Amino acid sequence: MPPATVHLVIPCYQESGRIGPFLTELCEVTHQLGAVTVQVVEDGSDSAEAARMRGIITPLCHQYEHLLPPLFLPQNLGKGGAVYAGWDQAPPVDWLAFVDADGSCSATEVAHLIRKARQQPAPLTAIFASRWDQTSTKVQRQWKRRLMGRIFGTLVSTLLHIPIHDSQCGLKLVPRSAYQRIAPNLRILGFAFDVELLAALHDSGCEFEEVSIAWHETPGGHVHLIRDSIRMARDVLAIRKRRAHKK
Ligand SMILES: Nc1nc2c(ncn2[C@@H]2O[C@H](COP(=O)(O)OP(=O)(O)O)[C@@H](O)[C@H]2O)c(=O)[nH]1
Ligand SMILES: [Mg+2]
Repeated sequence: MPPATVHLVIPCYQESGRIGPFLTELCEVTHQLGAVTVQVVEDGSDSAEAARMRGIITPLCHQYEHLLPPLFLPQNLGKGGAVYAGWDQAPPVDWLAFVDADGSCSATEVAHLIRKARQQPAPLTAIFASRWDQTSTKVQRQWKRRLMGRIFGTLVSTLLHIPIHDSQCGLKLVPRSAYQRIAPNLRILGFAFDVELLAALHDSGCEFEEVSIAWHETPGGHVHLIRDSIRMARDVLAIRKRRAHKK
């Protein structure tokens, strides 16, 4: 049987300084795997940044056929908006996936999760990479981010009654059929989009599996610990409210 097909999106905002080596490695690893398409979605950075991204991606597109031309969004939508824009234009694959641009999660881990997805019997289960194994030396994060991640994970699982430890890890794979069922109801385009995605998948009957991965935090992240955590907590409350209305 041919392997299940995967479309992997890399959401990018002001990432030209970080993405080069990771994208090259990712192209190589996914080329070896086969049946994977990769696409960068540039999330409405300025025109100078768009030109820098073109300069990095165009030569790689010549080298790797499965690296699709990047998608340039006319305005900044937020991480979720960039991921969904890529997924909505994906070829008719079995799996939709995204990975953060900074290489905190290595290309090897991406390959590991794609292989895992391909081994699944039906019905397919969404795969959420996770840094929850706090004792693991495989997970290198600043203590502040580790702590905020813990608090946020507890908030999500308590308020939404969904047993998850790390809803925010930057690598996820979702069966395309499950995404298509829930896509019209997804509203959150910022950093909490994964929480809404998780809740919608769960409510639609698509199970998820949290898979522990290695994570090496890359400097230069754009997430503002306090400001974005407050916004994300507000989004979680909004998700909870909307769910309560539906039930
Ligand atoms: N900050 C930010 N990141 C975005 C946006 N759209 C897409 N992203 C991507 O979201 C991913 C995670 O961001 P990152 O800065 O690594 O987060 P951090 O490491 O948690 O601080 C990266 O691939 C970003 O390029 C956006 O509007 N703002
Ligand atoms: Mg990061």
